[in-house]
Amino acid sequence: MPTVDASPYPFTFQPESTALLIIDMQRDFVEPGGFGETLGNDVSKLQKVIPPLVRLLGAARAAGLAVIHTREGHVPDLSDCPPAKLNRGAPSMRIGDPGPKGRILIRGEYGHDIVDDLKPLEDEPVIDKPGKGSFYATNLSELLAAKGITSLIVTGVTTEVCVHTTVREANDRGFECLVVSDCVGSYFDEFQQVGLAMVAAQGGIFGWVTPSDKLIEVI
Ligand code: TIU
Repeated sequence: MPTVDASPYPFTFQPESTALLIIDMQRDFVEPGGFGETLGNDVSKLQKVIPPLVRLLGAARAAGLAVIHTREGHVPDLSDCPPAKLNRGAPSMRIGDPGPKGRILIRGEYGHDIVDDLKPLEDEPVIDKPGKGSFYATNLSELLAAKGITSLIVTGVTTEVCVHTTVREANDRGFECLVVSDCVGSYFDEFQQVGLAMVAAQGGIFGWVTPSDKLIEVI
């Protein structure tokens, strides 16, 4: 079984029961004119995730690992967007408003889709989720069970929001999660650092952390 040097100790996984999970690498988060920017963020911070994630995705596909993508967003009538989310704060545009890349965070819009460099292949599932976590109101749990997946290699954005929410819940559901440090990104440097530290602290309270070059060596 492949073993990768990781924090807090080496992570061993069985390729047949491991999936690469790519969380929310959508234009809405990583490009100007989308949801991330409406919240006041510098979206260029997330773009450095793309080159290492492209390399990791290539290695995972070549090795035949399962690959699963997620997208955060809502149906056009917003019936799956709770008022608590819709009305939160004072963004420059709200979810559902027309933006330069289509309606903000709405399924089917150009801005909601995954960036070209990480475009899913036909046979790679894309999980549409209304929340930050990947399990809430989705069929991810059933999909992982059907594929016999017990370990997750977790990537995407943002580290302390959708990645953390997903890893915490996956951990509670019994999955072993390896978070790839340069393939997850935050709008905030300090959250990136602390978000990763939180995963591996206390003997791996939520999982393991390793950089992509070490992981690619063993895939
Ligand atoms: N705002 C922020 O950091 N993240 C999100 O709203 N969603 C995800 O992390 N995907």
